[in-house]
Amino acid sequence: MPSPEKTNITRRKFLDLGFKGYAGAQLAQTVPITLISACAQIEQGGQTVHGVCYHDCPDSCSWTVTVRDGEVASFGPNDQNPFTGGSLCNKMEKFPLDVTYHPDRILTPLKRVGRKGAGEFEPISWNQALEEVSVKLKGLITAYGAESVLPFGYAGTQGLIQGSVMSNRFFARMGSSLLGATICGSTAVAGNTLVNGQTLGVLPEDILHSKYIVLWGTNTLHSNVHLWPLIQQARRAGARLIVIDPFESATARASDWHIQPMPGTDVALALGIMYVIIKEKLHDTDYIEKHTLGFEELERHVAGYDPETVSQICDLPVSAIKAFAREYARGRPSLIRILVGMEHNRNGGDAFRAVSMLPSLTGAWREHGGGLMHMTYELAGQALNYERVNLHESMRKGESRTINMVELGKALTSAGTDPPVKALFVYNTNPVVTMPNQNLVRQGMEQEELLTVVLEHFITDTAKYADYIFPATTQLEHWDVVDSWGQTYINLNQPAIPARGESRPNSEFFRLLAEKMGYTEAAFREEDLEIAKSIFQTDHPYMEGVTFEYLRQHGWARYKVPEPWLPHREGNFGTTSGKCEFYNPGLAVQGVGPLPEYKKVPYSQTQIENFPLQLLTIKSTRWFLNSSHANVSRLQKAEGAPALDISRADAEQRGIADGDKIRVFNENGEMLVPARIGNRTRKGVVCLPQGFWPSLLEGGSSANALTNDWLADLGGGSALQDTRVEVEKS
Ligand SMILES: Nc1nc2c(c(=O)[nH]1)N[C@H]1C(S)=C(S)[C@@H](COP(=O)(O)OP(=O)(O)OC[C@H]3O[C@@H](n4cnc5c(=O)[nH]c(N)nc54)[C@H](O)[C@@H]3O)O[C@H]1N2
Ligand SMILES: Nc1nc2c(c(=O)[nH]1)N[C@H]1C(S)=C(S)[C@@H](COP(=O)(O)OP(=O)(O)OC[C@H]3O[C@@H](n4cnc5c(=O)[nH]c(N)nc54)[C@H](O)[C@@H]3O)O[C@H]1N2
Ligand code: SF4
Ligand SMILES: [Mo]
Repeated sequence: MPSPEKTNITRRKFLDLGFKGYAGAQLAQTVPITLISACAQIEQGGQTVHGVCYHDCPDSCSWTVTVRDGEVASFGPNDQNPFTGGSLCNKMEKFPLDVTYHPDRILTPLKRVGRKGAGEFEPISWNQALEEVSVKLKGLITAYGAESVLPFGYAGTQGLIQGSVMSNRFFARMGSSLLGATICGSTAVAGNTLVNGQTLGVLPEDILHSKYIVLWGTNTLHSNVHLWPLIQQARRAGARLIVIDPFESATARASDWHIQPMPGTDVALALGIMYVIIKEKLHDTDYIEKHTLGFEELERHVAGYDPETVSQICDLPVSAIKAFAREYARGRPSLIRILVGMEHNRNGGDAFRAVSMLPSLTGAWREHGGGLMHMTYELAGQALNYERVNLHESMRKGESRTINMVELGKALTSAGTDPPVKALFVYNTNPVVTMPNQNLVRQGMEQEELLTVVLEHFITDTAKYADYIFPATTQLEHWDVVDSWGQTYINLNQPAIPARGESRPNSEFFRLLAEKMGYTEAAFREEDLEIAKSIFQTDHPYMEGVTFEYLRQHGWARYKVPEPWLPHREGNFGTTSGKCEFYNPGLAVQGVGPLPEYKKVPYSQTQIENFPLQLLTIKSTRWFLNSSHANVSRLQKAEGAPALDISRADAEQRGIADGDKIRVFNENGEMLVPARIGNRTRKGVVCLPQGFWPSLLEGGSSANALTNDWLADLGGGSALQDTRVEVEKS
């Protein structure tokens, strides 16, 4: 998840070693024999190279590769790292075979020959492809202005260099439209930050000190796997584990108590808990007086959220609301772990806001292991040389409009987009699968006159719409620096093997295209290695003794943060007042209420009448990371086919039996899947897994074919969980 501070820089060289002059027109590659026995454990012998996982995942695991004769001989976790050592996750344990050496990997530039979306391409040389793209681009900029160009890059790699350093320079120099990169974390961060001024709170390791752990809308077992063993350790030492999730996730099943509210009602639940805590005088008056603002307004406000009212909104028993409030206030140290799970709805920002207040109400911050655990990217923002990362900011001349990625379909198809989007550059993301309103996105991308350029490893469902695809290197083939949004380590990724085929790092693509565009600034001549080094030119105490050379030898380092880490024992919140702000009258100018509140979702009458079930589309996949790896047969087999989770009551009402093939549909689209009847969802709610590629499913649609491209209440994020559907036997 890219944070406001996370942006980047770069330049060209090391990868000359990767320019192998790949001549063949075939895409099929053979897997080197040495690999068949590799990919599990680190062997002795060969050269050892340190690296780090690139995925948009809070863990950012350190890995070690041994290399023989320019090929990967073995691959596994860097066991020296105390947080991520031991194992990589199931998704990544065979990464070299599953991605880098996968036979379907794109190894030459490709030019479209069929209709858009058909996936028919022929190889083309880098030089010719860049020449053609630059000529078309110059023509579009002359005719429609630079804002007609939309960069669409996201966190498919979290590396600062391949993520955005050079692409940001390129698009800043051009003066293209800006992308509102809001699909993940924006709403969550906005909510917490309004209250606490920051997202950094309790550090993951300190969960060991917690005695009452609440995982609020996060599926730790799948999405944050290296935090789970610490939670288990805390439980062995007596901690109680509560999961609040409308879906019975793997994590919910493994908890001591699963509280299952209606989706999008967490703000009411949190306010109801406050009601009980205040009424029963379980709040910490001393902490509140010293370190918070607006308690009286909050107290008045929560009077409207008594347990009976909240019980109606959340569809939870009054007794559960009261019991949870008492347990939470008394169980000390108490920790609430939030990530992003509850953000994708119209009440999402206010839910994060309300939940983020709870530790200040009870004074949980006073204790080691007590408080709120959320993101950690602020550590990197402070510790690293972000002036270098953000060099592009000085390169942009004038203002440019921002297009919100959540509204990609609308931006491409609406007559009101002025200037119209005429060129789309997609890198590190697969929007046809991952953005809401899939059919509108596809309709936009089908337009013949739109120039679409995609940088990728595979011909994804998005790349199928490209005019030109450029082959990108994988994490085993390029330099990068990866900070983390979920833990306390910084990693350097070194290339282990030469770039395969004609693949090149994203940074190199942008350097080469800059040259063709006539952009002569020195910023476009900086090499990846130089950029990596520059990011570590810092004298911040968190980085004491951690230099580029140190990381080259070891791969990872933990930020040298003060111990014990008790960020808000004495207040010290990141707000302008320095206090936890329960009440904020200044927000009215932004159209935001001074206190968080539950609002009914304004569904249309048709949506209410014709589509009675609320649809959750969640990243419940254990073997994919968003849409990444959903094309790899080993991982497909392990994951199994998608199914719609439905309650027995809703299924019986529609004459649906377990395993029946059904059609899930609404105004946006439809999806064909078998039904899975059980207790995973509550009555009135159905659930589909997100991440499957539509082209690989019967019917050619996946979960986002159904989702609305509505915006959440804060941070410009997506309200894609505010979607209603009907289901029937197909
Ligand atoms: N295996 C695997 N791991 C992943 C990913 C993946 O796709 N697969 N994706 C990665 C990414 S990009 C991210 S951002 C993280 C996300 O990790 P998490 O923050 O854990 O978020 P999600 O997996 O989106 O959702 C977590 C849970 O939130 C629940 N939820 C949905 N709506 C609500 C609500 O209104 N209220 C509450 N209380 N809960 C709700 C869902 O049912 C789900 O079980 O995971 C990362 N890790
Ligand atoms: N319905 C629904 N939709 C969702 C969500 C949900 O919960 N429900 N979750 C949302 C969330 S939290 C997120 S973060 C987004 C994620 O959505 P995306 O950002 O689209 O993530 P991925 O689907 O994994 O796609 C990342 C792509 O980057 C490519 N890639 C990786 N490394 C490199 C590289 O070095 N160079 C290049 N050029 N490409 C690279 C991979 O091959 C992959 O195709 O999805 C969102 N969409
Ligand atoms: S996907 Fe996450 S858990 Fe798996 S190896 Fe990468 S960073 Fe670690
Ligand atoms: Mo995400």
